[in-house]
Amino acid sequence: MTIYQPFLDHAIATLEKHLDISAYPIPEGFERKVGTTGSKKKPQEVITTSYGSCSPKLRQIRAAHVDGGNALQVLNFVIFPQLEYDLPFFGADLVTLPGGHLIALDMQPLFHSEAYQAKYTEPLLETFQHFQKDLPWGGDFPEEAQQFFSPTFLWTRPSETEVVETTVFEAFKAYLDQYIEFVKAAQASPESEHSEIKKAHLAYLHYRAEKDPARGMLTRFYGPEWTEEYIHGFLFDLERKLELQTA
Ligand code: DBV
Repeated sequence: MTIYQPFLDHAIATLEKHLDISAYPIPEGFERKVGTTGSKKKPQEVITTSYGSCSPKLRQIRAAHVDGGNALQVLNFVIFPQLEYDLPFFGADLVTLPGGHLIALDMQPLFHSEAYQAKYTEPLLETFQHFQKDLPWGGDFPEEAQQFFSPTFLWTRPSETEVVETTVFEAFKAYLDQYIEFVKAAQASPESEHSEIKKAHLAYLHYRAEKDPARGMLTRFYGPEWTEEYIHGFLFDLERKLELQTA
């Protein structure tokens, strides 16, 4: 069992319980990928597995789960809503490296207006404040990334694995529960807002695909071709999907 498997299992089970979930295709060669890292003397297998699903209001629910032994564990879990809805992204980047844990958890906003915050930030504020007490701000954070986060962004670097297994897991569950509430309540936005929503999705995707902090790591394990295709063809695939629609 890996540190983040319970997070993924919980997320899938909870989404299936509350939403009308169906499969999302994972391109061939990306469901499971095995590579090796470490030294010649002490090789370490690194297995990356992918999960994908969708629902009528959620375009893509996807996870990349990296298992490279005790010192390398990652769960990157993101939900991309359909473009007709103003729903935020659910974004979790849960990373364990030899130096410690790095946790990013947020409902990443499409817009920063007061009305948007009232709708999608305020309901989560109390939960955020509750967890922030035990999960203090993680420090150094890329400035250009700030625009993609909400005031309820949990960004923390716990030194104890137990904190990840308890408090971080509780926070993850609470954020997901609130997200599901948002999804249930969501109504399609008026047609006139769709182009702004699409623009916000593309800006977010460009940023994430371009700045993917895992690119270096994945390239080392699996090579540049596999990695670029994984990033653009699965992890952040909206542009490809839009191209298909207009082709
Ligand atoms: N991050 C991803 C994907 C990953 C992944 C798809 C498949 O977007 C893993 C794996 N994130 C990952 C790894 C590291 C980070 C770090 C392996 C460590 C990189 C390293 O130290 O070598 C949030 N993740 C980070 C960092 C940030 C984020 C700010 C620190 C690195 C940095 O300073 O750039 N990821 C970043 C972000 C979100 C996110 C903006 C939104 C929730 O998911």
